This record gives sequence, structure tokens and C-alpha cells, in this order.
Amino acid sequence: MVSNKNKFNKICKDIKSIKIQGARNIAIAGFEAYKLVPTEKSKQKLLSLRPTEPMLENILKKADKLTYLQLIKKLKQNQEIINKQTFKLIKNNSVIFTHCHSSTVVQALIYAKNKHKKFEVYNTETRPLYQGRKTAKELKKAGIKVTMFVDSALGIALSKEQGTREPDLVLLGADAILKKGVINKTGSGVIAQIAKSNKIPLLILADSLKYSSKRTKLEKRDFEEVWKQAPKNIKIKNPAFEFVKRKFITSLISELGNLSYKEFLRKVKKKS
Ligand code: RUB
Repeated sequence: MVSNKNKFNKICKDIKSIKIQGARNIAIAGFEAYKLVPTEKSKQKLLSLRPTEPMLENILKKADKLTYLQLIKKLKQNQEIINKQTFKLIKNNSVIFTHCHSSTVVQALIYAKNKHKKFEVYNTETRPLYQGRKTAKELKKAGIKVTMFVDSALGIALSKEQGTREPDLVLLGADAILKKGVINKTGSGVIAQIAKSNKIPLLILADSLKYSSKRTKLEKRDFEEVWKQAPKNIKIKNPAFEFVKRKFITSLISELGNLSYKEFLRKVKKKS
């Protein structure tokens, strides 16, 4: 029989290797792991795996007063509100752009599709670990038309060029919601700048449990993810996340509603 310790270690390994990825999935899996070995040491270990994850930290703070089923129920309710708010913004025959893999964004898009909205999605492959493929597969499975672009074609995917349509909406997830902006997968910063200059609304879809009033580290990952056995003396940078300034964000959709950044901060502070 597999011991709780072994199950805990397996979850840690899957979070570290990105087999389990995205803030929400990491928070759920981290909570599950903590319940298997509920010690302070476990919390510290879990929080060290992906240092840019306040949702995990916020959930672990509540872990001793919450069951797994209660957590899932609450996150599901929050997601339903996000789905309904997002649905209102998706126009028929529109193009929606997304990046990396955000379960929040994917679920909102699948909800809209199931409610018969007609739209297509442009997404990016998200090197080096290709989380964009996960997004493309899940959307395709739900019957949504997807066109995937290489990351360096961002400028093309976000404008009317070389046979593409200019997206009507950019929907991104978030790992952390901070006072001055959000943190999300590398690439999100440049996407936000292009969206702004092309006047495409940029919406962040995220549970308010991602809010943090603390300084949040930006995770840097192993260079081998970018280039295995790279020649010696070539320096490789592999930043996992990027900061998106709030001035680029049209609004933030959470279980608190579809709110301006300022209004979100006001409500989230009142709540906590
Ligand atoms: C995933 C990523 C996602 C957010 C939000 O990065 O940047 O957009 O985590 O995801 P990584 P969700 O693959 O490095 O974890 O909406 O699922 O919480």
C-alpha cells in the first residue's frame, strides 16, 4: 500500500515538474497533499515548489478548518460566477486570444460554448513546456475551433495580419493578483502591451484567492527546459512568470464580479 508520505511526495513531484500546473490546480493538489501529511514542514515544502502561488498559500492558511470537498465546492461556485460574467462579454462570431493554460479561462470558454456562443480561439504554444497544447486539446475536445501560434508570432496573432483576424478579446488567467498588477505566464506582459496598442480589451479571469498584499517572487526555472545539453558558456534565462501592469487590464473577473482593478482591490480587501 502506498503511504501518505509517498502520495505527498508524488504530488510534490508533479507540481514541481509542471505535470500539475496552473495556480488553481496547484492550490487544489497542494491542499490535498497537505491533508495527507498535515504538518508545518509540509506547508513549507509545498510553498517552495512554485514560489509565485499565493492561491496555494491562501488555501493552506485555511486548510485546518476546511475539508477537501468544501474547498472544491467553493472553487466550483466561484468558477460558475466567472463563467457567467465571461459569457456576457463573448460576442458571437468573435475571436478570443489566450496564452498558456489557465483552467479558469478554459472552463469559462467551455461554458460559453456549451451555452451556444459561437467564437473561435487563438492561443500560443507557450514554450518551453508547451502548456498551450493542453489548452488547445481541451478546447478542441469541447468542440471549440482553435488556432495555435508559435510564441514569437504573438504580434501576428494579435492583429489582422497574414490571414489572421484581430482578436476581439484577450482572456488571461493569473497566478497572483497584486496591488499594481497581476503575475501570469511569461509572455503575458508583451501580450498586454500589444492588446493595449491594438485597443483589444484584456480581461483577467481569476479567483480572488489569488490576491496577495505581499511581495511575490517571480519563479525562474531550469535552463535545461529551454535547451538540453546546451553548449557551455551560453547563458539561458527561463523566467516562468511576468508582471502585467494594471494599466493594461480592462477588468478583472472573479467571484466578486466583473470589476475594474480599483474596485476589485477595494472589494477583496474588505473581504479579507
Ligand atoms: C500557468 C499560468 C496560468 C495561471 C492561471 O503557468 O500562468 O495562466 O496559473 O491558471 P504554469 P488557473 O503552467 O507555469 O503553472 O486559471 O488554472 O489558476
